[in-house]
Amino acid sequence: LSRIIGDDRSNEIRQFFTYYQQCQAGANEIGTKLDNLDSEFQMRDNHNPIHHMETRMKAPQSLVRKLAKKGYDFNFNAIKDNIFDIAGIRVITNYLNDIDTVEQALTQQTDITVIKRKDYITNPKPSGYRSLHLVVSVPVFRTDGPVDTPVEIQLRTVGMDMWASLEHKLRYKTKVDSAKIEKYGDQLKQYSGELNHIETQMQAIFEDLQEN
Ligand code: 0O2
Repeated sequence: LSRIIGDDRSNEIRQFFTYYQQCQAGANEIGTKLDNLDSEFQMRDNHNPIHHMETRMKAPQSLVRKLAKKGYDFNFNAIKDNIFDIAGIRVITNYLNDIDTVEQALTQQTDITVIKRKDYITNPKPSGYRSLHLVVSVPVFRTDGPVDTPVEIQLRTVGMDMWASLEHKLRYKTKVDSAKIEKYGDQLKQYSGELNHIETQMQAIFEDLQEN
């Protein structure tokens, strides 16, 4: 990290890595809560809302880049006050309504506080990107007591996830020429709507079958 930020503020860097580890512990707490909820739904409804989960810690390099984009140099307070996705969990659900089910079940827990909520399903991004983004705060019990810790949760269906992976490839692959980016970008935007339509219909079939 001292190489990335170009100086040697060892105390601040140590403080940052202690916080980084705390964020990782926060992601572990949320991951366990989600696993437990998924098992309970399996027992109760014979249905697992969660298809799978992916946890990632933001690389220090992309954290410094994000901080700079927001107008800050590397410093611990700027990180604590502005960067809430050091720990990220992506929850991939089977069906559309599972997103709501998982959100409700998690955020009603008394030790969870929702700090931020961005609903790109009701209001997709101009690219066609759809997902529900939450930042929640969860207590992490350290040796000297509990500390509230932010964790970003991205909730999306299998279809939304497939779409986002392909669109990410289109946007971040440096060797794709601009004509292709425009053509495939337009197609992907259209497919985002079509996927939403298909997922809504599949949800209805699923619900009908669950009732029998
Ligand atoms: P990584 O490595 O995936 O984390 P904020 O965090 O609220 O200060 P930001 O970063 O603009 O502001 O948040 P936003 O746009 O709500 O969510 C950012 C993340 O959402 C991105 O992470 C992507 O994972 C995803 N995302 C947002 N828009 C798109 C999109 O159009 N296409 C795809 N494929 N993914 C998108 P990062 O920052 O890229 O990094």
